[in-house]
Amino acid sequence: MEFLQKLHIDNDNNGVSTGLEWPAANGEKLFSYSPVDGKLIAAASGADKSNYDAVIAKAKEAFAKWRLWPAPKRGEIVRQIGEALRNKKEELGKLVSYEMGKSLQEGYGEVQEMIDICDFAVGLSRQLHGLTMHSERPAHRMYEQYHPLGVVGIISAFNFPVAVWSWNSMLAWICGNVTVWKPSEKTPLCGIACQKIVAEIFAKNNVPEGVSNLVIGGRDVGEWMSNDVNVPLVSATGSTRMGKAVGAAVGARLGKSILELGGNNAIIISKDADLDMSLVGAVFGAVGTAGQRCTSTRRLIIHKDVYNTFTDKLKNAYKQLRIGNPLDEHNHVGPLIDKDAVTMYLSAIDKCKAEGGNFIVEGGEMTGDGFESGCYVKPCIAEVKNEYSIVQHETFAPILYVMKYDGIDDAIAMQNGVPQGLSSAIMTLNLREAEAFLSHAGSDCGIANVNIGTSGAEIGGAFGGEKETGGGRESGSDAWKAYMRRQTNTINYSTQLPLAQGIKFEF
Ligand code: UN1
Repeated sequence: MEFLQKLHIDNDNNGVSTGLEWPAANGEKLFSYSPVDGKLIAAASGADKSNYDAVIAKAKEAFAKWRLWPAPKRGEIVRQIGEALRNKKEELGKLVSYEMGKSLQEGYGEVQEMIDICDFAVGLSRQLHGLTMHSERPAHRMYEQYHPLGVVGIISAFNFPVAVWSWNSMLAWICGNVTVWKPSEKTPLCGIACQKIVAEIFAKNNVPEGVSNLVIGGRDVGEWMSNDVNVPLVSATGSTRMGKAVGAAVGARLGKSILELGGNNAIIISKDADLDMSLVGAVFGAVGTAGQRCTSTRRLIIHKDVYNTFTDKLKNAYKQLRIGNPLDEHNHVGPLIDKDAVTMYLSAIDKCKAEGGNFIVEGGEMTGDGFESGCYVKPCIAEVKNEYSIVQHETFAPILYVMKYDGIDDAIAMQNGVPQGLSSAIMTLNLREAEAFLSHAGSDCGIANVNIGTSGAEIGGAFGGEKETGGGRESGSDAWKAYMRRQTNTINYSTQLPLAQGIKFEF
C-alpha cells in the first residue's frame, strides 16, 4: 500500500527509537492486523527492560540540553512538525483509518487535531507565563516561574492512536521536556510513523537525539514507566482499570500523573430542544468511531413529551447508516478495533437484555462480503434504566442507551448518576435549563456542552474529566501547567533581612 511506503513502514519494523536511532528491539513482536479487512499490515518488535532503560538514559541526557533551548525556539521546531503533518495528512490519515478502523474522514480529522495542537503549542511557547506578587516586605520582589519537569511518559490508547500523543508531546516539548511514548499495542504502526516524521524535523534542526522517544510494547512498558522515578510525569489515556494501576504506582512514588480515562457520556434532550439538530449530535456521538471515543454518546436522557418523536427519528436515522470499509467515504460506521471488542459488545447486549433492556434497534455482528475481518457490528439502541449495571459501565462500542425523564433536576441527576465524568451535553433552547445544566449544581463532568453533542471537542479547551475519568486535563487552555514545575522566587534588594510575618530574630 502506497501510504505505508510513504510513511516508511516496512513489513517488519523496529519499535524502539530515540529519534533517528532505532536500537535493536529485544522484546516481543507485535503483529498489527487491520480491523478493516483482517489482513496483517506489518509487525513491530517491542522493547525489553534493557531497551527501556537505555531509552530513559538517552532521554535524560537529551533533557539536559533541550531545557536550555529558549521556549520560542522549541516552538519553532513544533511549527515545522505542524508543517510536516500538513504534508503527510493524507498518508497518516489513511494509516489511522486502516490500522484503527475509524472512517477516513475521522482519520484526517485526527491528523487535523495534531496540526491544530502544533499551532496552539507554537503560540504557547511564548506564553509560559507565571504571576508576579507584591511582597509584604520592603524592597522585595516575588514572582513565579515554570520550569520543565524532565522525562514525560505518554501512554496512549488505540482509539486516537496519533492525536492524543501529539496533544501531550507538543506541549511537553515546548515546555522543555523530553517524551517517551508507549503507543497502544493495537496501533504500533501509527506510533512508528509519527516518530519517523518527528525525528526527521528534529535532526534537521540539530535537536539532540532522545527528545522524542518511542517504546513499543505491552503492559510491561506502562508498568516500567509508572514505577520509574526517572519519569516525573506519566500521562495516560485509556481504561479506568489501567488508569487506576498507573495512578497508584505513580502516586506511590509521589510522581505526577495526568489521567484521561473512561467516559459514560449523556445528552439530555429537552422538550425545548431543536430535535433535528439533536439528532445529528446524538447519532454522530453514538456511532462515530464505532462508539470507541472516550467522548462517545452512550446515554440519551429524553424528556417524556418528546420521547416517542425523538426515538422514532433515531430509528429512522439508524436505518440509513451504512456500515462497511471505513476507507470508503460513503460509509458511516467502520469496524471495532478487534474481535475481542466484538465479544465485549455482544456480551454487553446480553447483559443489557438480562437486566430488562428493550432493544428498539437490534444489534449483532455483520457477516458476509466486506465483513471478513469479523470486526463489524450493528449500532443498536436499547431502552434502559440508568441504574442497570451495564449502563453504569463504559462499553467501547456503538450501543446507545435511551431513558425518559420528567423534570430537569431529575435529568441532571441521571446524567451525573454514573461513576464516570468526562463529557456531557444538553439540547435545549430554554435558557434556564441550559444555565442550570452548566451551573455548580449542574453537570459534574469535565466537559459540559449546550446544543452540541458529547464528542468532537476542540483542542483549544482543556480536555479531561472528573470521578473515574481520572481528573487530568490535556490539550488546550492552561493544561500545559501540568507539564511543568512551578517555582516561587522571592528576591530581597534591600540592605536588611526582614523576616516574613514580622518575626524578630535577634542575636
Ligand atoms: C478520546 O476519545 O480519547 O472530543 C479523545 C473528541 C476528540 C478527542 C477524543 N477531540 O471526540
